[in-house]
Amino acid sequence: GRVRAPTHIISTISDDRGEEPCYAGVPMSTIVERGYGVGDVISLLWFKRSLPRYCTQFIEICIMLCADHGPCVSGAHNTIVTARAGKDLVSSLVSGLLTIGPRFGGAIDDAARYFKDAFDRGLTPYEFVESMKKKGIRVPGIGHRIKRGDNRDKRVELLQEYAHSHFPSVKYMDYAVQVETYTLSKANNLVLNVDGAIGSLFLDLLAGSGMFSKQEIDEIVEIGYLNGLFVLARSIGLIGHTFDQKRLKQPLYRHPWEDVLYTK
Ligand code: Q5B
Repeated sequence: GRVRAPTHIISTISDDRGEEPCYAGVPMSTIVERGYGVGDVISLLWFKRSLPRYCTQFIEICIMLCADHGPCVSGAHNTIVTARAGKDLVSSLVSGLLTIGPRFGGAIDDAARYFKDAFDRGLTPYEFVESMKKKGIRVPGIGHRIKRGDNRDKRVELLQEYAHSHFPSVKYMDYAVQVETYTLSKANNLVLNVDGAIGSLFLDLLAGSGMFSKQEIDEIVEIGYLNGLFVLARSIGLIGHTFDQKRLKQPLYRHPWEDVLYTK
């Protein structure tokens, strides 16, 4: 009989061989005819399933709220400096993206991991935060450079309001808020930040939607899908900053001597 030559790549999310491309088995024409949005496309290509509308809308809200946060954050700063050095769009974009990590924007996966572990093990916020302190690990999803207990992050409030009115359960978010209450009692800068809000709320989406098995949730959290939301969202802003600098014909950036402490 015929023997199939071994393949070098296995792919399960999309197929471009037929009359029209398919995302997770859904033809492009269906995506357009049914008025799917980017949240649906992310559901298909990342999670390999169609999610209910309240979930895809939540994904879209995350993307819109994280698209930009001004020119002063690490990512935008790098992108602006790179664009002003005369580099192209892709170089400017990736130089900004490369700053996304545990301190800036890329704490969503770890926030989800640590909040899930602590909640599932029944740790009180006190036990959780103090155990992190003993290990010398900052609580991912907690703390912000400019947001404070008396100057909350509007993005966090908007996400929480959406979840309260659309999610069947917000147990992980409630836990994150209890953690925040404890950390705020220690220092005013230790607010629940946008990474922590998305991380905890995505746990609620995964657990409450009925669309994922426990094993699938564990795998998603372990692999770390959620920083992808920030990377995707912030790319929109970083591309905007690149165009802005080019449009403004900004010259090569050089940091002023006065702002450097030269010391031996
Ligand atoms: N302390 C975010 O720190 C930041 C603590 C903590 C325990 C914590 C810090 C942190 C975890 C990572 C995280 C996402 C580096 C942030 C984002 C997107 C963004 C950005 C934007 C956007 C800020 C002062 C004292 C020290 C620290 C203690 C701080 N955080 N203790 N757990 N989590 N968070 N990142 O202001 O005793 O004096 O030594 O690492 O979730 O990135 O807009 O800017 O959209 O672009 O530099 O919103 O919180 O404070 O380092 O001077 O710390 O607080 O140990 O205590 P700061 P530091 P002590 S959202």
